[in-house]
Amino acid sequence: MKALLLIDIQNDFLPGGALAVVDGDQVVPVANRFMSEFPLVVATQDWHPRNHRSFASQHPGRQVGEVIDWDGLEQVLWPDHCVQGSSGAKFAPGLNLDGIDHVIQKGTDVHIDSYSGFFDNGHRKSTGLEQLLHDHGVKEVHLVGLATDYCIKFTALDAVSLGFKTCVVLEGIRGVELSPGDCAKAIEEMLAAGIEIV
Ligand code: VGL
Ligand code: ZN
Repeated sequence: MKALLLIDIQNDFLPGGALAVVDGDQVVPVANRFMSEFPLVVATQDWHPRNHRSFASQHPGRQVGEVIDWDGLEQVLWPDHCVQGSSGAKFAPGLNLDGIDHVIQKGTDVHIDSYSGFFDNGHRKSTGLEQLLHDHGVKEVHLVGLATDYCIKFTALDAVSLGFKTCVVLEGIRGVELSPGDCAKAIEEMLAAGIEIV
């Protein structure tokens, strides 16, 4: 059994959004096209409280893009994005919501970020995605969405280490690319971990 994982295809990651990914909107038609080929479609949704500590606005004197030490973890400071209930947190217009079977929200704890759809960045708490996939007998996951160098990478790395056959669909992902080469590096890391890039 295989599942399609739609990662954070939300307004704030599209052109014009708070944390815009270049050409982020181009993953939408790819996601829609793939949905019908998978018996299970799960979408993750970045879903932050408005005072989430990943927001630079919560750290006076710090800038967006700065990296800080946060309880022993490196944390990039982001613009306010995907605030619970905001329009930026909504799924992209044009995404076929009827094709989504389950939504997994992440980043809901003010004290820790969660790039992966499976666990927070400290691997302390599970989002329930692993259990959901096991409950449906899923052995293989295919990923489409945003962003290549953050949520796609960390979700795919967790998936493969949890024992799922993991494929990332290159035409259906786009990255933040905070530093030039971040996306290429992310692809290298995923390949090295045994993830298929298709
Ligand atoms: C993401 C940065 C912050 C992502 C989410 O979806 O890749 N990136 N929050
Ligand atoms: Zn976020």
